[in-house]
Amino acid sequence: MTQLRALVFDVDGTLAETERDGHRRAFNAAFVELGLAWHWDAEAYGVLLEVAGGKERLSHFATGQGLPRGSELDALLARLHRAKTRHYLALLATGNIGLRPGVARVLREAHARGLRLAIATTTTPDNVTMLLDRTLGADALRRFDVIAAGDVVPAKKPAPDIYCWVLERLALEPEHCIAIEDSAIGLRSARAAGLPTLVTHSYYTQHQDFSGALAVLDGLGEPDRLATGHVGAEPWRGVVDLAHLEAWAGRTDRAACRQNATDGAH
Ligand code: XBP
Ligand code: MG
Repeated sequence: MTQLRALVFDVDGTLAETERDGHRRAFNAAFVELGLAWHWDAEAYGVLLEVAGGKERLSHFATGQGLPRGSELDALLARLHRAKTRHYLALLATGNIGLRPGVARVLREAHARGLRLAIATTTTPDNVTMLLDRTLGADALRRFDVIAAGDVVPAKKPAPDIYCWVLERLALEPEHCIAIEDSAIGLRSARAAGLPTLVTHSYYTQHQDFSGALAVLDGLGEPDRLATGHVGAEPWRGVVDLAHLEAWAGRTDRAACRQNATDGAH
């Protein structure tokens, strides 16, 4: 059996349900602050989430509203995203966005078992720091060997770049890791980098196509709130622990990162 050496966590939707009541509210607060008559309701935002990256999402929306591309729009979007991040950090600072069930337990168990921990996320690095600080405490960051966030790579999810960046810094082969993701975009990114991937779908992603996942569950579960879904094609219900993750590891194709590196594609 392949030895599991690291867990690589996505952030938004995976560590915490941050999108509907966090990022979306921050975007809307930024629109008001900059005097724009834009508003993203929960349903519209769910569609916009098909574009990974807040800056990219804003650009996609603005050009869809007919605003002409160019340096003026770029400047407006940069100001908007800075304002949005400030509002989002203020929301996180309240401590009102907690971790999803089972996340703190699995992190603790993995750390106790000597597994390495990493993060691979599209969101802005400061957002990761604030979320971890408010949910796990000031020393939480030190538990992670690698934190890959936002613009550290040119191509965002579903490109494999962010996971390749993590694997390079962990100096591990993908088959010795498991990625934990909530979305089809994140799954495609992790799989393209060759990582076996557990999907714990979230508020916006429960109906997405998770083909290629090693397991698709509604969370990591807790004894008083069992996770349900399927592992491979088998229905599964329970509490995901390290024994399960170690048993599921190793189900992966060869890494795409080396292939991309050869092609210089990332
Ligand atoms: C989800 C994203 C992020 C957030 C917004 O990231 O696509 O862009 O929606 O955050 P993850 P920013 O990979 O963790 O699921 O505005 O900072 O981009
Ligand atoms: Mg996510």
